[in-house]
Amino acid sequence: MADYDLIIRNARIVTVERQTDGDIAVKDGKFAAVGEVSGTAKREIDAGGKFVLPGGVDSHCHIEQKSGFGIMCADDFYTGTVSAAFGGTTTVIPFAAQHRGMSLRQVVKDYHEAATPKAVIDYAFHLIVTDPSPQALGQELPALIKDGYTSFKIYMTYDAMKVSDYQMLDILALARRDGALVMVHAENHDMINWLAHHLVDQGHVAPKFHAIAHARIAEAEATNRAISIARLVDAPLLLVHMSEIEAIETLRQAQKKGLKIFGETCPQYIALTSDDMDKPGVQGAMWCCSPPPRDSAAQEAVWEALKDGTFQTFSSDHAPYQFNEGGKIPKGDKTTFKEMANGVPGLELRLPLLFSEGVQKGRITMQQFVALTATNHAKLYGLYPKKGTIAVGSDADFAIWDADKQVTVRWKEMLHDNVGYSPYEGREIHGWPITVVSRGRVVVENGKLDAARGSGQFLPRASPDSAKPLGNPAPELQAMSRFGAKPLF
Ligand code: DUC
Ligand code: ZN
Ligand code: ZN
Repeated sequence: MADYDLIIRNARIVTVERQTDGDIAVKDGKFAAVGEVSGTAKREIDAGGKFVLPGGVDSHCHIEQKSGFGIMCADDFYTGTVSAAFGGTTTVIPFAAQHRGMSLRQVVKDYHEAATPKAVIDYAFHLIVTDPSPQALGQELPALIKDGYTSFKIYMTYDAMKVSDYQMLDILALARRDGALVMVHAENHDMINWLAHHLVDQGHVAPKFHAIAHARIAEAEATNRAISIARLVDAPLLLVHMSEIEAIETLRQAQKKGLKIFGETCPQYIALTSDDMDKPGVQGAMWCCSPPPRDSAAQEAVWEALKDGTFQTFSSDHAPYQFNEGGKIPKGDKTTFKEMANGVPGLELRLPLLFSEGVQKGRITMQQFVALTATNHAKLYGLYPKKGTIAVGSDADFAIWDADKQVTVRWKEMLHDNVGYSPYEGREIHGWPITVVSRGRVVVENGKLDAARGSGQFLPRASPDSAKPLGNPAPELQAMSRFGAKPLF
């Protein structure tokens, strides 16, 4: 009888703590030994000195989700998770998205029904809260947090999604009390709408005007406001998909003050610019996401924040829409930038792009790569140490990386999402995950998938440390009881 199910020999194992040369043994889906491994296994793989990294955790991706405009994502839980696996990601945290009037309980049930028969890797859900009704705040959210949905995203823009500052306070106060982390899409709604109205009025409707309407100051202002709102009630907050110099600096300064404000960025903000949207007709819609990619100075600021730890996570914000009337361009070539579906695919290329542009070009270290793509996501969202590391007792989720492999992005030949194009078509990528293992199962090897539909497991999440308040609400809140008012918390 073999001692283990799987042994990886001659691995260069990287975690956030260290880099070591050795072996890895897996039993019953978990790491059973890391370092010197003696004994036998049902299967051995010689990594030949290649890097073995924790499987990626993608804590921001949209799968089988209907957008605020009512447009369905191109990827379902099968194509989305297959695509993630091929890119070295072994855990995804997509969204169970409430639209106004919906019961959050029902929303969560619907997303489980969609994911259970299809996902090939493990998954959890964040909630998107658009309708913080008395029922949602009083009953559903507290109960759902207890059931393992310990993070929610809220929007400060989009007519169909946005919550008011008042509603943000309600949601943040609840999250603080019950131990959930709030993620925020921070853009000033009225600035965007005002600019868009005038652009459209003058006939400037091409995709490139999306980047004008979503002005940098709209992100900077909303970032500052979101942080102030969180400060009032002493609630931690995570700013998603950050793209912009002033907003990043505001985040950095908040962290320097000791506030529990976290930040995320995405591949499109290191690899694309607004010029990519400047294409004939409506073609530029293929590069359109919100916030929009900016310019090379903003890219540099994003790199700096990845390097100095201002950003904790590098997520895909995979928001997949085909380039047709059911997706990106609902009105065909008559679609204005206001009507385009917002978002770009990125589940599969997230890790390779950061490896190639970051590690290979000497901008970040291997340790930072692991933190930004896996460990920090697991820590922030209550999945650590089950996910996000290589350690005895953790789920055996990892990828063997060929750091020398050169790949030219060709959607048709190599990507597994259902989008039909890649915004990174033709890019040279240096370094690729060649073997991917999820809970001890070799799910990707030699360019082939070996994972059954529905073999991914749902991950209920504990309340994370990231959601614990500092215990320092605004002085006026603290003073309430002195004036005879009932303390709010
Ligand atoms: N926000 C996201 O998080 N994803 C896609 C589009 C958007 O506005
Ligand atoms: Zn968003
Ligand atoms: Zn998103």
